[in-house]
Amino acid sequence: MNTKLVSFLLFARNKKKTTILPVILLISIFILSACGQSAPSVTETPVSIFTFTSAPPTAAETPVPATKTPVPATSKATIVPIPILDIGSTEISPKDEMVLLYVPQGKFLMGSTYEDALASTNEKPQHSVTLKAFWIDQTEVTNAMYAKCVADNNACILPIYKGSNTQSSYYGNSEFDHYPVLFVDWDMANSYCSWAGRELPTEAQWEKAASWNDLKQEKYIYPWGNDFNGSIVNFCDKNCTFDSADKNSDDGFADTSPVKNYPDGISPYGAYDMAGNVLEWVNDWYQSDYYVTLGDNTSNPQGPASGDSRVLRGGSWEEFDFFVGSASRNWDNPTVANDYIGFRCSRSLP
Ligand SMILES: [Ca+2]
Ligand SMILES: [Ca+2]
Repeated sequence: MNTKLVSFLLFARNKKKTTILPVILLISIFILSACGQSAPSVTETPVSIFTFTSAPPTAAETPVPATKTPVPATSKATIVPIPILDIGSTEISPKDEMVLLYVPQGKFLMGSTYEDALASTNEKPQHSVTLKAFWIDQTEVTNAMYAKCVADNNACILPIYKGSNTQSSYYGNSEFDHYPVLFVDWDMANSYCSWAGRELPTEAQWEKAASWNDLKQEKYIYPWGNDFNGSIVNFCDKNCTFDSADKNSDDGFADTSPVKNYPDGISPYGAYDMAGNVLEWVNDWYQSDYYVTLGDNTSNPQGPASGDSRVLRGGSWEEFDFFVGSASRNWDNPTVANDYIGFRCSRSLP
């Protein structure tokens, strides 16, 4: 080893990492020159020794373009999880921003038992019904929601009267935007649900969403359980002006109440006001002995083929506790529109 080479090595040992590589190159050139070989020209392909260093680039190096696409850490395709629908799953309608609650498929108990002395004959016998999965509206359809349908090229006609029982200005008054729409007959309710991409629930869908505890496989008398509680449902309480009002209960309202006003009164699936506030149109024709003719262990019943009245469910602000039970059946001519009838929609799944 000649003295020039020794000098280079001593020089290189004292340099920082950033200078070692050029030094090694110079050494290589020196050795190759000493061996009588020609040094690599600057146009030759650089050897790999220049690529493993993690040193910061010098000003002379070509900068990496800022827009360079980063190389993904893995070449595996991105896996998009498929949501699994279950109790608690929700979606929001793009038409009216209604929150929809998922009700899984399965069997439930509908109606009241013969042993229930307080129950009406038309809700007996209790029978098992199996339903496909469906979505149910979280709340009754509100004035503001209904107004969206009216504003959409009159896809819905205006409520027949714009007042309520105690208010001369109700529909169209922003103070009551989030109260249930009133003065809609069955056809108007049906039209609204069609506009929203949904339909009126069947009587069976309505009752399952109102009163079936899927996790416990238990039928409730009221959405929240089996014991009446006059402070978590808008019925004819002490504020109600009728002689028959329950003077021992206070729900805070003599007329309709805002939807979602009673979070402690929701059904096991999370639906509000399935008891009280407004009676709700459902899809089925009414037939008093329908349950008797239907029998037990049926699937997706659609109600009688025809009739004179449509079924109404859940009781209202003007009724006693007796009629806000989830199995209670009411009915009226489909052309009726008044201050205690509203509706909600559902959407069946295949
Ligand atoms: Ca009330
Ligand atoms: Ca209701």
